[in-house]
Amino acid sequence: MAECHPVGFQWVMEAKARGAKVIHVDPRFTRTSAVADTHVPIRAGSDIAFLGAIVNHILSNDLYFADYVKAYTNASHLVGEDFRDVDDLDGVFSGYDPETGKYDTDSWAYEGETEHAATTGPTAHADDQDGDDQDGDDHDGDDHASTAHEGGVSPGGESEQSESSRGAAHELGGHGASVEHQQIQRDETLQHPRCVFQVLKRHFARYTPELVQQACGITPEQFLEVCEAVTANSGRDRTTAWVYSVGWTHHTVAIQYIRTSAIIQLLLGNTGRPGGGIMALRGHASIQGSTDIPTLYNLLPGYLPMPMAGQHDTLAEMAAGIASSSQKGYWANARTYVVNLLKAWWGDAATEDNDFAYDYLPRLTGDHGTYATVMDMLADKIDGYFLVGQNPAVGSAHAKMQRLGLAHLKWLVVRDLNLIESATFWKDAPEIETGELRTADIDTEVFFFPAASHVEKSGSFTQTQRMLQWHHKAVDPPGDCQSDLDFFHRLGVKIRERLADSGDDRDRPVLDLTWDYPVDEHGEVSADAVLREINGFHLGGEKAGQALGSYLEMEDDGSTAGGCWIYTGVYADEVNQAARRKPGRDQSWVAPEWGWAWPANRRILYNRASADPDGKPWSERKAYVWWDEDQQKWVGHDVPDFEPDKPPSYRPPEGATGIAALAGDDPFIMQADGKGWLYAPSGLLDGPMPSHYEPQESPVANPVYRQQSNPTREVFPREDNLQNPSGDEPGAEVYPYVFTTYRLTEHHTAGGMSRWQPYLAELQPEFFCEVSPELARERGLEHLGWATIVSARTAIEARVMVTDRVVPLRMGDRVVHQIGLPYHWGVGNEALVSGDSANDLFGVTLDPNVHIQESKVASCDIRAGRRPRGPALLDFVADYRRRAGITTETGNQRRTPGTEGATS
Ligand SMILES: Nc1nc2c(c(=O)[nH]1)N[C@H]1C(S)=C(S)[C@@H](COP(=O)(O)OP(=O)(O)OC[C@H]3O[C@@H](n4cnc5c(=O)[nH]c(N)nc54)[C@H](O)[C@@H]3O)O[C@H]1N2
Ligand SMILES: Nc1nc2c(c(=O)[nH]1)N[C@H]1C(S)=C(S)[C@@H](COP(=O)(O)OP(=O)(O)OC[C@H]3O[C@@H](n4cnc5c(=O)[nH]c(N)nc54)[C@H](O)[C@@H]3O)O[C@H]1N2
Ligand SMILES: [Mo]
Repeated sequence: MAECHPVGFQWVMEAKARGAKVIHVDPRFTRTSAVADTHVPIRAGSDIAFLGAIVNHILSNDLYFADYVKAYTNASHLVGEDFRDVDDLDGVFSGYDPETGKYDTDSWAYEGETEHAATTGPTAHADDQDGDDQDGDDHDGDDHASTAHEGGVSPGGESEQSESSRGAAHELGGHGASVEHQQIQRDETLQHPRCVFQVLKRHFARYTPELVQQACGITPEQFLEVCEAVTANSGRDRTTAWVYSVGWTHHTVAIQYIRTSAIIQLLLGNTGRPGGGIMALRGHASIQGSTDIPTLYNLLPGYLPMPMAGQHDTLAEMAAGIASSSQKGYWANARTYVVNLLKAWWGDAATEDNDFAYDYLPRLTGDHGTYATVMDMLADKIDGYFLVGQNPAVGSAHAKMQRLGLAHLKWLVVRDLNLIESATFWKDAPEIETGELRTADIDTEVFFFPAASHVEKSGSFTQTQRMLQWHHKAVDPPGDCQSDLDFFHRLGVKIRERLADSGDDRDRPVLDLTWDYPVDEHGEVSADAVLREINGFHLGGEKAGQALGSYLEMEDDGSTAGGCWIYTGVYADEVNQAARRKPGRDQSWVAPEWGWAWPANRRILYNRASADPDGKPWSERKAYVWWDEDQQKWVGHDVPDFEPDKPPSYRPPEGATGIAALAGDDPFIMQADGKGWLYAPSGLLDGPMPSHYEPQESPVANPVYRQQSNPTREVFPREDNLQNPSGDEPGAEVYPYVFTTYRLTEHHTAGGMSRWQPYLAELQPEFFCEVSPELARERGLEHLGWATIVSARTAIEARVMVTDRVVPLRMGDRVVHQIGLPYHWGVGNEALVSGDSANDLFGVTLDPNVHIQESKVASCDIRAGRRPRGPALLDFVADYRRRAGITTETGNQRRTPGTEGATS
């Protein structure tokens, strides 16, 4: 966090100055560890074992916050009789199909339930006057998901889809999936053997301090020190926060990492309370914004799912796919949000009679994430591609596959600040040197457009806390540089001019767009006007022309328009609320007048949980929102995340649905049962509880189950995506080391913004690898000398940095060495500094829920000296593969051979 989020890290340091204890869990000692109270070195890819053991510690020592757990979580809910845990089935849960590598999740449901998620999508969301709660907090810090570069949350779910689209459509994000909540059977004593509490206890029983040593390389003493700190700093008076980013998300079990920490936070009562929660640190400056108003292929603004061809042919079908009329909360109004979006895009052309131009929306036909797309490029299914602020030739896992894919395109548009490697691959990619690509044979026509940077344009950033902050243009962009807004606006104008005389139906969506933004004297669109359209306005009635104050003012009859319902309110009273900069000293400590946070300017989600079931703060010290008996409403420091006048004593009448079905002590209003989920009866594709599986490539055999890695991970057995053998497989010893990737403060991601800057390039001029003195001795590596690092895909070279910042990990009877690789360099001729890309070492293997790639951990060999050049590099890598006996089958069997029910 100190390296990558230095501005936010200030507050960690402020907290530390006031007595907070800071613990850093990371494979490497970094600038964060340097100022933390404790650094816990961990084997990359083993955090579920570590976090799971904390769960076990809490449960077996009765350290949970009992009042919170009983009232606010699903601990008492009974799980159905058909459920079987991984311990019973040799490493998989019930419902696993070894043929398809997928779960039928019916048996995970609560007693007397049938899973509902597959057909109903997002679930209950309740709230009243004050706006809604679209939880965007629980998703990953910032994932390089194949759905886009930054993963996101999305409601919606479809049943019976093709294999590749299934994960895509199943993303439920922070909402949890639907269940028929009213008939849930409970055991308030938490004693029933099938109540969630007992199921959880049994599941995590084998996650002991000894297992932590074996799986993570952490001593029992250090592990217990962490357990004691976390539990001592939780309860009525104190809270603990977990902070993560891509060290947790770039894994084939990424979602389950976050789930494990959510379980800890629920058991300790650390959710919905000040100083608690799970903080997902996001990546690029407005990447939260890019999931809210998504660059993700499967989402529309405000987490509305993209319609699927054949399943959502009408607006009614699409709306029904998001929410059923019998379910709880504000998602029941999904149709309204879609209608407002359609009105914002197609204005007068969107009418009641034509389903508000619903047919103009594109439809999905499958997985169109970046990894699926690059494989389609290689299959010559894609002609053209836009790269707008993205450098996949360096930044994406298996960067070589990306470059080879780009070479199959007919045309490529790159809009960037600099001539990045993704724009120049046709002349300087490493494959030119090896002979795999020949410039003369590449037909791709590349159009490069220089982009304006953030200081050269106005606009909003939505940051990690869902807060929109406005930035004003400081200087004009130089030369031909142009903002993306200006580019796309002008492109739209030009295309519409070209099509103006067209009578073709397929051109109507473009011609009917509202493309009438006010422009300045240079013809440039005002970003402010776009924000106002996103906020929405009244089209008819007395208020015609006025900005909407909250999404509750949205109508579903076409009399209002709004581009992203969760952002409604950011332009309330015709004021750009995101531009507010009232100093902290002039307002309360929650600082509601600094920027604007969605939804409804609420700063902490689920904050009803900051009060006890009776509506009183758990303690004075941690008071946040509470029920005011005299005023008969919820009051406090923040906008309450609850119906403002629903008393704590409220109990839903028989048969209630929607918001009315939420009891006065159901704080988790996004969940179908109003409770925090210790156990997920539906909504996830890889298990109702987290289990430790090894990474796709690991020299270590899974110490917990015979099943080696996530049995539902997405594998791509292709000649151009070969995998190292792992665990007990023959050949695993050829790639005996673990490597992990990370960032340096001095560089940004794939380097487009830093390797062209003289100051930054000079500070970190060369690609390097961090190794321990012990590994250096074992492999004859010399500090500042060269090393070659090899995987089944390729070999790269790096300068050696011998440092005790990476320590060999003692795991039972073996020692595991880890190698650290910053991933900022790439091969090309344009940047001030270049070097091999760490991403060339990776293959493509994805998590099943959100298609995120495993780019934080894999296995490799390392040896002293530079790598071979030219075609000799290919022979060198092939020789390793031969020694390891690698075929396309290697590492790509979802069910580990030798386990019960495995197929070959
Ligand atoms: N200066 C700078 N700031 C940045 C960026 C940048 O490139 N440069 N990038 C921005 C972006 S896009 C993002 S997404 C964020 C990312 O922010 P971070 O996630 O903080 O960045 P990383 O350095 O990639 O990864 C964090 C740490 O995860 C550790 N790690 C790797 N594998 C594991 C594991 O299995 N378990 C655990 N516990 N730790 C592991 C690494 O050693 C590393 O120290 O930063 C943003 N901020
Ligand atoms: N091995 C490994 N791989 C990773 C990661 C990792 O931790 N390990 N992290 C992943 C993550 S989290 C991320 S976010 C990706 C990042 O990977 P990419 O997004 O592919 O790489 P960036 O270098 O961030 O590319 C952003 C580009 O946008 C340009 N740019 C900046 N501002 C503007 C603008 O206003 N307009 C336009 N048009 N362009 C602009 C910059 O010059 C830069 O070239 O890498 C991912 N890859
Ligand atoms: Mo990121």
